[in-house]
Amino acid sequence: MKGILVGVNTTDLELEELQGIAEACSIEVCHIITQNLEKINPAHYVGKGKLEEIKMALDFYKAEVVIFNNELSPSQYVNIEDYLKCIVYDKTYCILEIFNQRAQTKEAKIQTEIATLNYMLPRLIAINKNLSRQVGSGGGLYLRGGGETVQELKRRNVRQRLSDLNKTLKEIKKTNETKKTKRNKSFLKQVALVGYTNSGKSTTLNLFLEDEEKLVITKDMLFTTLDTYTRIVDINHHKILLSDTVGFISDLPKQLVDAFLSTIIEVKEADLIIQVVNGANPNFEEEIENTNKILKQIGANQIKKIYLINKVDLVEHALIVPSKYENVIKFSAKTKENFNRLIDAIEDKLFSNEYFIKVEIPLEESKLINDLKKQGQVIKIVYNQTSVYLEVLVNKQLFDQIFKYKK
Ligand SMILES: Nc1nc2c(ncn2[C@@H]2O[C@H](COP(=O)(O)OP(=O)(O)OP(=O)(O)O)[C@@H](O)[C@H]2O)c(=O)[nH]1
Ligand SMILES: [Mg+2]
Repeated sequence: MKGILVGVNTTDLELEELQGIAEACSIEVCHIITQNLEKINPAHYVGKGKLEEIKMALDFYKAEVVIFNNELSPSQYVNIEDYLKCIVYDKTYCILEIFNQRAQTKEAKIQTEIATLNYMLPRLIAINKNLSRQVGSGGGLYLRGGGETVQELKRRNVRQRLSDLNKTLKEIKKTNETKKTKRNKSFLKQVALVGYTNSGKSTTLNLFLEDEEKLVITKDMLFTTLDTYTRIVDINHHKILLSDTVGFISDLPKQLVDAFLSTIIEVKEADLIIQVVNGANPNFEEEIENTNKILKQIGANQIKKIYLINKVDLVEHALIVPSKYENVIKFSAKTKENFNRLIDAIEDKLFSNEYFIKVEIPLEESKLINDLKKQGQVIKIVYNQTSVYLEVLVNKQLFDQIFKYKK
């Protein structure tokens, strides 16, 4: 389906993000229209002249859908659709579409449906006010899920459904709390690609698949937990599970936060997180910080991490990443720059701690002790008065360093 993007008071970066979101909803963007407005038009968001320009563009490009970068009020939505006689989406709706596609767990599905219904309810009311109207000309917002009409949806009683869903959600949350998350933890190491939408997660995943199609195993064959976004790939002869995740979105509407968090909750099961960052975004540090906040929110902040600063091919100056971020790789999924470094880093993070040793180290060797805690996998630690006793899995280098303290 071809679509036109409309952005009011927006930046190139935001529009780029919206384009990515539209594409994820299977909409091919053929034109972008922007406007700077001091005051939003209460009736149809943009000015009347702009609306006419959008209408002409729709005809010219033979597009069927218009996507606004801003959330439209229910009445603006109705007025715009009335005027343009095409499908009208806003950014929130597109995000909901993506969540609907990607929700895997029961909780994520319910959270997403709740957010969708909460979004639709006031719009349904606005449409019903606009009485004689059948909605959308070619399968728009209210014709989802098997061609329902407004009346049908109304009959199904959105409010009742919402209340049922909220009840089920409470029950699920309760059982999740009491029952220890019994998960089909696979014997393969799990690596999750996380990061903002458009940062290059899927492109990066595809790099691993180029010669590996034969390794892609579908869900029925091996793991029940393996979803459509997880692939088995080879890292220097070790097989790992590599998962793509839903992209983070800047200025995520508040009412979508729970649905979003529930779609990425599985990340906390990962053995390693690859945080993909759009290095071409001048504010990429903010991107990193926001992503880290989200990882903390879902309890995934203690997992080992590689910062993959992507799209360096687009950066003309030397890209400086603050030294507080550890394990940084400047990368390009497009040119494959540093792809081998990424592979080695994954191997190092996941498979290097292969040496088991019991040691007693004097407390004054605090740096060494810290290194062990950070880089090794501590199995047992006992502090004594002047020394610390450790049982650890470490890499070869650390092993050699601490061998003299072997117990
Ligand atoms: N120039 C350049 N473009 C890239 C690079 N990596 C990805 N892209 C482009 O950036 C856009 C987004 O890439 P995706 O891999 O789809 O991003 P994503 O993180 O999966 O995005 P979502 O699925 O929306 O969360 C695509 O047009 C890619 O071709 C890169 O290293 N350099
Ligand atoms: Mg993607």
